Amino acid sequence: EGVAPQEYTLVKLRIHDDHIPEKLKPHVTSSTAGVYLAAATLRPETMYGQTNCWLHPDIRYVAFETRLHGILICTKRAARNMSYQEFTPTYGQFTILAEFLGSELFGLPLHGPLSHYETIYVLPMMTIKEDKGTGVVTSVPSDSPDDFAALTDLKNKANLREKYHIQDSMVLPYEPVPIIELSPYGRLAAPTICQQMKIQSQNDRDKLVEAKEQIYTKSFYEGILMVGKYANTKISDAKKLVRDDLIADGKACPYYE
Ligand code: A2H
Repeated sequence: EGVAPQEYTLVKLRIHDDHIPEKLKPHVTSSTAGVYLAAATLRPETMYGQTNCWLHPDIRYVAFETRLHGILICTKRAARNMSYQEFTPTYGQFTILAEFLGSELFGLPLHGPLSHYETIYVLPMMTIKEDKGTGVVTSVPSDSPDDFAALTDLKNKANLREKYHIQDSMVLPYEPVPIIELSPYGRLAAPTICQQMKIQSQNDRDKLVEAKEQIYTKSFYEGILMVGKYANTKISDAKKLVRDDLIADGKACPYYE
């Protein structure tokens, strides 16, 4: 824990209404404002490039009712934090409607706000930490080396897909989307640096830390968003503009820890 709180943007990935998990169905009524996986991100301006959502197979997630954001799914730790940030009807309290292992949610179809892809799926990532953010990560393989490495693992390893009952159609058609120009890497910075550094999989931890360091700060200061309402805007400006629009549209909210 640092001294200053970390501010995340919590992006609401809506589970398609016809795929609400059985355990939650008794709690969903006509007045429920949707059921969402709550992904914590530092890069709201990259949401155009979402290709999937990551959960850890063995982490426990809870579903709880919020005042303004429907039913959210995240780690219990994050739900507790949210209860102190006015997400729930009673300060400091949250009512667990259902619990899931990440593996129980794999293959669910979602709508990711702003995503180039109409439907994205819940897939496994082994490097998700329980004690950071919400334990739910939205995947942007064009600009996150971790996401690119994990998606490449799933594409290359049929046995990994089989182990978690992931259909080929949930993974193979999904390509990184060119959304940010970052010289000298081009418009697919994460795939480019992963290739340059010969990163083989999501388990190449040291190399991935270095890849992240090389492009993260550089993207903030030198990257140009190429798509959407703020096309041709520097990332340092676009970040807040896209974030504020997502929040104004009810598709995201601030989350601190
Ligand atoms: B970022 P920090 Cl395009 N375990 O979002 C592992 N990683 C997690 C996580 C968890 N529990 N919770 C969040 N994250 C990821 C986008 C993105 C991110 C891009 C580029 C870089 C990047 C799309 N994924 O992060 O340690 C989330 O991925 C590079 C640091 O709390 C979140 O932002 O600072 C970031 O790590 C939060 O990391």
